Amino acid sequence: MDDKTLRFSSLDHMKDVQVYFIQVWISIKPTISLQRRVSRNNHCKRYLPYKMIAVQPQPKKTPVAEYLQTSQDTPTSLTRYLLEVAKQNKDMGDMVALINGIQFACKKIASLVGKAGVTDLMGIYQQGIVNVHGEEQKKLDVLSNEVLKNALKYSGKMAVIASEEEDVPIMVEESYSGNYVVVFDPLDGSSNLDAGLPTGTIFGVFQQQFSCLIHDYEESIDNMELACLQNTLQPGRRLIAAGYCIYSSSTMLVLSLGNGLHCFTLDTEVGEFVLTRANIQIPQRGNIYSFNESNFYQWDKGVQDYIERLKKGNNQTNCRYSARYVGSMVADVHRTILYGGIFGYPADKKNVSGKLRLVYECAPMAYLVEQAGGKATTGIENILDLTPKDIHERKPLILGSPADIEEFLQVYGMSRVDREDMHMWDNLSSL
Ligand code: FDP
Repeated sequence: MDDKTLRFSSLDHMKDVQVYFIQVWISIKPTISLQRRVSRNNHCKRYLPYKMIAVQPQPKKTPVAEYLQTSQDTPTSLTRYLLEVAKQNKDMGDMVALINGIQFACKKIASLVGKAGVTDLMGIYQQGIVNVHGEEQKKLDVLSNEVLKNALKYSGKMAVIASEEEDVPIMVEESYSGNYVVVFDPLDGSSNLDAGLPTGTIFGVFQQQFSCLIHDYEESIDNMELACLQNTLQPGRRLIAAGYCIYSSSTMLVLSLGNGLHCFTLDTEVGEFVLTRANIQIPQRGNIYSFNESNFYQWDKGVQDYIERLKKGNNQTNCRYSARYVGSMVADVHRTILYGGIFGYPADKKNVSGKLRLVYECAPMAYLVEQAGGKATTGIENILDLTPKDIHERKPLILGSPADIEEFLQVYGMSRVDREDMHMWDNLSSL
């Protein structure tokens, strides 16, 4: 090999090396910029440990059905979405009629809430009169309950209805009856109403388990009919649909029929809900916690430890979290689903079983959060596995991004083990 050949071949080699480095740079660049983005999003100066920012393999994109695409020019209305669902699933026709009833009720409640200040609908319904929870009902609590009850009843698909505002479940008379059981809180967060803050409607739908045929002319109910009321005490795992409607700067109906979570925003100019977010996925981890911290000294040690870690940045992310708490569950859960993080109303010394109601608050929200890839727990059990004993039963609720809930369970679980150990030592030493 002469000198010339040698020079040429080493030049060729240099070219190969250059191409190799360019290829490596192209393949690692997205990872580096993603790392920068993650750390900026967390408002945290320090870099997260590598484990936390490992690039997730991107799921293969499956083609999105045309009616699930959000488009300004040809928006998909909720009505069209429901028709498409009914077209593709022949057994969903009744469900579609039911959800149509709910969407009408939400529009009506949104209009009542929006005008409350100028139509004298703010304030207490009847001074001194309290509901089954010992709380004074607002005028709008009572009105929203009537609106939703009627919309459901006249859908012709209902067997039993259970509401936060009713002492006992309501059986629907034969002439309007169907196979579905709906549980709902017509106006959650209503203590925020007079200040014009966000409120919402929460609902969950079950299939009836025990048949209910209530004759229109019957005044009293027998044992069989009482058994039919048991339909409302099904575990959240059996929900076949759920949703919430948030009344805020805009009105949004966030819905799942068991096929992912979709958000429809009310276009007030045309009076229709239109699809604005399809297949919502909660972030794997967030940087916001949403708890009523005034209860801090009433909480279990495990909850206190966990919140302290978030505030000090002494947690798995090494970053301090931000606090956000509206005090209106629908608003706090909606933000948690979109931005990630953790929302909770744990048990405390005053609310020994928690404050939120299992049947029409915790279970439907847990179902929706799971549909978005999140988790919901009492701290010990998955919310959806709990079988209610009473329609107004309360439970502790912690929900949110999967990585945040996992960390909560670890910290909370450690403190429970410590307490059990202490309890065992106390018992041993008293022997
Ligand atoms: P509200 O009493 O205003 O109806 O379940 C009811 C609820 O609000 C939730 O919406 C909210 O998350 C929670 O209570 C707020 O409770 P605290 O005021 O105790 O924080």
